[in-house]
Amino acid sequence: MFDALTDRLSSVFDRLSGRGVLSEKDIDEALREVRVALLEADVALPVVRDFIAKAKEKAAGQDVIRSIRPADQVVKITYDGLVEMLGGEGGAEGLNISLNPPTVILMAGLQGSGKTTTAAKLGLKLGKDRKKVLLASLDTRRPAAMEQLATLAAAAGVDSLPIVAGQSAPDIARRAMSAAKLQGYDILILDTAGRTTLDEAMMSEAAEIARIANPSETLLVADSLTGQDAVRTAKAFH
Ligand SMILES: Nc1nc2c(ncn2[C@@H]2O[C@H](COP(=O)(O)OP(=O)(O)O)[C@@H](O)[C@H]2O)c(=O)[nH]1
Ligand SMILES: [Mg+2]
Repeated sequence: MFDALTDRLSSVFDRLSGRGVLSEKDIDEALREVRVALLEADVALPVVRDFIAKAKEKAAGQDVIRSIRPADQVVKITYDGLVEMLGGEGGAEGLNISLNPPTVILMAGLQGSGKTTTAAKLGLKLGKDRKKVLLASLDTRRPAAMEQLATLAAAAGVDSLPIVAGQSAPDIARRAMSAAKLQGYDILILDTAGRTTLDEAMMSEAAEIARIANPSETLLVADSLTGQDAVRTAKAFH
């Protein structure tokens, strides 16, 4: 999604910067192309509409046409709008660390979206921040999913919950909780199973795990290529 968007926006802006003075029509045209670029990158229509309306307003307010480098102004307005849309500069929120450890982080998402990999990356990051991290795989479905997490955890230099064959996901969640409490872990990251599409069984299992673990953070992992579908998945997972 972001690669496609980058290419499209670059070509819109390249054409603009080739010109000196921009007319109001030029700017309208450029924003129309930005709109198409966003839609082609699968950004939701209401988001695109809102984005373009704000950009137009700013462009009108800042006397873009009379400014020295109008093309740069249009690029800046678009850039600022994108940053704002994605949560603001430096506005990426930190993790919600619980006051009484362990802080439980639950990974959710569809199969193959990158939950296990992201769990390990988070473990690596938090380990570097001098947190005592325990990773636990509740994925009883995908073959070798638990070994995958254990291998990645070892590479990241953080601990993983010993694998016990035959346990259900809620049982593993309970075992992970008590291990994290007893052994004084700061952070417990629970990696869950996903399916290729949303389904009832997966949702009720995720809900049960959330009830047991009462996570401080539930992180949805989604492939950046999914576009609008990620919103649907996020809503389904609450
Ligand atoms: N290119 C790329 N591949 C990734 C990324 N994260 C995970 N993967 C790969 O995507 C595949 C599925 O990842 P995994 O973490 O097992 O997904 P899970 O099923 O949600 O746990 C694996 O082959 C990962 O190596 C990423 O950020 N970029
Ligand atoms: Mg996995």
